[in-house]
Order: sequence, then structure tokens, then C-alpha cells
Amino acid sequence: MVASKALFYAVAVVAVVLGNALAASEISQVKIWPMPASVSYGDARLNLASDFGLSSDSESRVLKDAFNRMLAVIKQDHVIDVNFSAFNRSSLLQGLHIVVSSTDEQLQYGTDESYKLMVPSPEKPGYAHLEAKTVYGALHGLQTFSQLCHFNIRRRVLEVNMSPWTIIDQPRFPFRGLLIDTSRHYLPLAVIKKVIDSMSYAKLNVLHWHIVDTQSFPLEIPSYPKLWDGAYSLSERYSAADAAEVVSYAKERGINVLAEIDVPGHALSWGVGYPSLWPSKDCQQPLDVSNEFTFKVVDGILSDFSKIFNFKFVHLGGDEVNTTCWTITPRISKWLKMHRMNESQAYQYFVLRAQKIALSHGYEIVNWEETFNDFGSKLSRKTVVHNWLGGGVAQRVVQSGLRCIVSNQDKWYLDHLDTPWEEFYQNEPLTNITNPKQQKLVIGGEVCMWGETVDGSDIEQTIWPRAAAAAERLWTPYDKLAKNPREVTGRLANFRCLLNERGVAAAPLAGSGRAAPFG
Ligand code: CP6
Repeated sequence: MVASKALFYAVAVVAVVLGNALAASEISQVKIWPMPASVSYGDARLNLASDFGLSSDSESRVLKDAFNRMLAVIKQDHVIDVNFSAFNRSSLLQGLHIVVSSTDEQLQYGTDESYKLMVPSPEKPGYAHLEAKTVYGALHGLQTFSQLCHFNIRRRVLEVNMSPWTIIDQPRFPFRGLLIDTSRHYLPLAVIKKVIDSMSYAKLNVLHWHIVDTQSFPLEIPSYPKLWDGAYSLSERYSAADAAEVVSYAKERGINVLAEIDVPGHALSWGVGYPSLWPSKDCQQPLDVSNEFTFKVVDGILSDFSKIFNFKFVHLGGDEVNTTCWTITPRISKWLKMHRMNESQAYQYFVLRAQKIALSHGYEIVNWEETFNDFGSKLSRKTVVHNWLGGGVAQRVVQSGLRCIVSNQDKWYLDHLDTPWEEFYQNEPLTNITNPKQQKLVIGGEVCMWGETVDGSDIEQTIWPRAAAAAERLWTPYDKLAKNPREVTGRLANFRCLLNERGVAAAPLAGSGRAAPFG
């Protein structure tokens, strides 16, 4: 009792003495998620003018639309009926002035995402200022600004507390992903768009779309139109135009789409429309490695992809390949013998040939880690190895000079309902990687929302708030991250409420990861 009181006073005294110097500490009231690289603030309250607006020399429609969405989000549909004539207009924040130095609106891996946001003090309100190199950096700045604003329902006014603010920010990792799986359960376009909206609130920037798998083939492929026969039903499908719409919707929110075809395993549904892709009628995967038609179809799909998915990477899967069907199908085992290959060599042959096809369409490649574990030295140097098994493969990948994305299933699989948010927060992508050159090869990480047990009815509360915990790990500089996740509980709970206010069904912290409250 005495000791804890002493600790309380010690903390209080430190907080008073250090004041703003403790900007990023949880002792402060900084509620931003993910925590920016650098934050300083004051103690004054600033009201937003009723006609708070955008001021910018930029003609960018992306920027204007993003500003208007941000305004709608911070107003939260409340009626602003404050009597503004009671305020001296010169004491109100008139608007946000945005300066974007580049007019290039290409969104790509490595696009500059930095921004600087300044909110003035109430003595000299005028305009808040947002500066960024690209419109996508400015979008992150708008998200941060939205988190500084509160609707004060008693005074019926939007306000920014703790002004003046200066925030200088940029991400720790360039690749901050979320996987969705539309093969196990079809996800309506409206659900995908809501997931994209919610990703932008947490500054995640890659939607990994695991489009196709064993269970269904929902996407139209104009080059091989019968692939679509593998969809669950006529209505559970995406046209090529739908996919293009997802890409452009994501781009407007600063998010790239990483499309995946998982080959040669996880591809049974391809054979519904083209049964010759199966080893046989009763042994249906992996895809028939002995059939030239298989590679024609892979080529057709990637050719169609290249017209829709303009991210520099395509994901070619390559995980969990069980080659039994190749062994027991006489036609294929004969082919293997003729080509002096065993099954594992045939698996390598398939993956490397698919890689060459992807390269020929201008893509760099992501493959699941089994490909590296089995024949890492043969992989194209343009491969990014996607970890999922754990066991510290990232360290070996970067030692070999390849790039890596971290998604170890014991920490970053959202379908593991018993993994609590604290584990998501504590998963450090650079574990055991100390050489700065090797650290740079870890381009980021991804949380995975596999679709076997979720659909549009519960995907939001399964993703959030745990994905947000990972999002801070991927955005915030290492030295600003909490060593003990308990230090950020309040701030994450606040972000969770923010998601709810914005119409995202994020679960309570204690209920996300079922082991958290019940041990
Ligand atoms: N589907 C595909 C899956 C998984 C993988 N690939 C998976 C495996 C194990 C767990 C969760 C998901 N459902 N295509 C592995 C990358 Cl625990």
C-alpha cells in the first residue's frame, strides 16, 4: 500500500516535471493509434469553425475526397448546432492547409508515406498545416488529424485538445498487410470495402487478397472463363471489373492489393471448369505438373492479373503441397520418371516455372516459406519469402539475401481466436536480426484472416482490435513501442471505441483473443 502510493506520487511528480518531454508516454493523454514517430503537444483546447475546410494548392481529387471522408468521420453524424456567433471567429480553427510536394499519385511498394502535421495554439488559430511528399503521406496525416479531433456533445462543437501539436511521422516498415480469404467464404464487395476503410484507420497499407483456394474460385479470369465455374454460386463471384474496383477503392485510401494464386497446392477449385488440371477425377490436387495446359492457365491468370493488380508483387503461394496425387497417378509418375524427377523436385520445378511466368508479366514474387525451406537457393532473387510457420525463418531468409514478410502463425494469425491482442502487439519482426543490412530485408509483416471460420457476419470483430496491435508494431519506431503491452491498453481501448464510432464492429479488448480474460 505504502509502496504503491509512493510509486503513484513518483510517477505524478515525473509527469509534472517532464511535461511535454514525455510526449509519447502513456502518462500523457496522447490517444493516437498507431503512435507517431514524434509527437509534441500543449495544453489548450481549440474549436473547429463550423465551416472548417480544406485549403490546398493541390488539385488532387484523391486528397479532396479523403479530406471530406475525414470530416464526415469526425462529425460522427452529430448535429453541430452550436451558436458559433458566441465564439470570436478569430479563436476558431478555420481549416486544414495541405501541401503535397509531388503530384505523382502512383501508389507502389516504397511510396513515401511520411507527413508532418501542425495544429496551432488557440492564441493564433488560423489553419492547421499538413505537409507530405506524396498524397499518400497526406492521407496518413488526415487519419492522425481525425484522431486529434473530438466531438464535444455538451458544447456541440468539434474540438482539438492539447494544442498546439507538432507531429512528424513515417512508418517503420514499408509493408504492413492484412490477408483476407475469399475462397473459404465469399466476402461481398461491401464487406471488402469496409475492411479497406478500417485498414486505413490503422495505417495498414497492403490488402493481401487470397482470392482462390481449394474450396472456391470466385474471380472471373477472361483468358480462361470456365475457372469461374469453381465459384460457390452464381452470386458468389467477382467480375474482373469488381476486382479493378477493389484495387481503385484501396488505392484511394493508400492501400495496395497483393493478389494471390496459391499453386500448385490449394488449387482444387481450378479443375471444376477445367478437369484436366487435376491429376485425376478422384485425386484432385496439386495441379497436374505434367500437363503443359497447367502452365498455360497460370500464364493466362497472371496475364489477366497484370491488367488489374498493378502492385509490384504477386503472391504465388507454394505452401502445404502434398504430392501424393502425383505419385499415385500413373500418367504423372511416368512423366516424373521420364524427366528424372522425384516429387520434391517436381514441386520445385512447378514453383520456379510459375515464378518465371510471373516475372514475364513484370511482377516480383511473394512465396510462402516452404519454398524457401525446400530450395531457397533456387528461388528468383526477386522473391519475398512469406513466413508463417514460425521457427525463425526470417533470420535465415535475410542471411541468404532475400527479402521477408513476417506472419508467424503463433502470433499473427487472426483465425487463432485464442491469441490475445498482447501477443499480436509483442510479435517483433526483427527478432534475432541485428545486422542493419539484413534488417532492411525484412520489409514488414502481415496479419492473416483465413476464411474457414469467418465470413461477412463476423470478420470485423475477428480482425479488430487485434490487427491494430500488429499495426502499431509495424508503424511505430522500435524505441517508441511499449515494452509491456499493458502500457498501451488504454490507448488501444480508445482506438477500439473509435472504430466502433466509425461503424467498424471491433470487439472489446478482453474478448478478442479468448485466452485473455480466462487464461
Ligand atoms: N490456407 C492456405 C490456409 C493456411 C495456409 N495456406 C493455414 C494453415 C494453417 C493454419 C492457418 C491457415 N488455411 N492456403 C498456410 C499458409 Cl493454422
